Amino acid sequence: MLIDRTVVEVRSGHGGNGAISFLREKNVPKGGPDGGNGGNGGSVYFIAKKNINTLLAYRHSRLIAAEDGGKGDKKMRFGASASDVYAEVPCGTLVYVEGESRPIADLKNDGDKVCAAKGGRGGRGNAAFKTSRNRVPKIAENGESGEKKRIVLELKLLADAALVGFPSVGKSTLLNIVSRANVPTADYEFTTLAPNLGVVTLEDGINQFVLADMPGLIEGAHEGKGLGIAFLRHIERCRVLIHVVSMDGTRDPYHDYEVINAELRDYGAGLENRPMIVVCSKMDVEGAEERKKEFDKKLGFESYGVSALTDDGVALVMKKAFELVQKTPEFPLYVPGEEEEGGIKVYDAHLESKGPVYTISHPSDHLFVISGEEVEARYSRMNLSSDQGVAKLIAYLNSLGIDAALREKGAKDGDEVRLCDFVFEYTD
Ligand SMILES: Nc1nc2c(ncn2[C@@H]2O[C@H](COP(=O)(O)OP(=O)(O)OP(=O)(O)O)[C@@H](O)[C@H]2O)c(=O)[nH]1
Ligand SMILES: [Mg+2]
Repeated sequence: MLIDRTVVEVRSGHGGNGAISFLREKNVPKGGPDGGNGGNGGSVYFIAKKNINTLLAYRHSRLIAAEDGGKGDKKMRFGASASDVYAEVPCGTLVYVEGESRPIADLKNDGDKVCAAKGGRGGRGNAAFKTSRNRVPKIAENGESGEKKRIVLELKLLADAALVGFPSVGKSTLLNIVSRANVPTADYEFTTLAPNLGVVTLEDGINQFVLADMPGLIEGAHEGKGLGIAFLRHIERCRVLIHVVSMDGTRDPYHDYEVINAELRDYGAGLENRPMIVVCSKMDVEGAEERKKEFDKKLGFESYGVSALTDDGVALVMKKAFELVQKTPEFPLYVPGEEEEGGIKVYDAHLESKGPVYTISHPSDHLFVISGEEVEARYSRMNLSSDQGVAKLIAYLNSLGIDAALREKGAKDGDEVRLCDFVFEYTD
């Protein structure tokens, strides 16, 4: 069975707590603070791998968790950062947060990855909070919490072209003869229950494309009739559709043709606008030629005729399909960064006239300086001789999003950050 959609829970690790400790040595009566930082919690990533074909691995393992970061310790010992977890998925997997309609990633190519749950940052130990006014800080930060999310993984097959049509028109038979696929075929409807893929090699022995054989569609499929149309999501990426219509005389070909086109349209993803090759199958059956002539007349152009029995016309259709695949651009399902415009900017005359709350400058390697009228005014009002005072300052800086701003400016682990005479270490 092809597992093409699954829900998993991801959990990243908590950051380790920073330590509060003071150096105690025989000959050093009043040693300074030496509590180390906690380590970062591990993150959970999904990564596309070309040697994986299904989401089967996630059918039973429903939880993907990364470990917590280690605690900081005395003597400046830093807690260990936990390893990130990379969960492997097939190329062509879309990753969604459950309940959201927009994917967070489209992992198309081998090695594409996305962070689904970010590990919590380790807390700073008390050694990081020494100031000229408070040389013995008795506070440390706790590590940030990890994230917990439910993630929907959806596999959209990466086929270049797809065979669509009513049941029993010979789609699977066609796939079998043009590729090494060995898909069951039979003279009853809905033989194929899930899409199959085959690699088609043209007569030149060089050019190839991937062809998908889809389950049959019937009238009302978009309302759930037959096998429904949910499986059509697999062909959203296809550049070309090969629409197979049977000329065996058991059905009205033109009516079938219109019904399938309507179902493609009702699917709602623009499939009706895909370049399409119309193929009349079973041309070996008596009366097929006449039926095709009639059909082409209604169509207004000449369709391709094939017979899987005699092999007639098959190579030509594959060549045409390849040419169309070549000249049709890809249909991206999700363009990163192309977010919808949204949100309303709130203007605040008070804030705007005063300039930014803070700015960050980077005067030398490993040094960042926070300045600004407002942040400096707040700082000067704080009593930093007590631990509560320092804790208040840290909470204030956190509320300004200083850490993220520093990261953006290129701050690295261990860099020094100054605000007036308050100095602390940046941690990633
Ligand atoms: N005479 C003749 N019979 C064919 C030809 N192609 C397929 N058939 C027969 O038609 C029947 C249906 O073929 P399938 O390939 O299973 O049809 P399908 O379109 O994949 O059907 P579903 O999977 O149910 O949608 C089988 O009995 C095939 O042997 C052909 O070119 N000529
Ligand atoms: Mg089939």
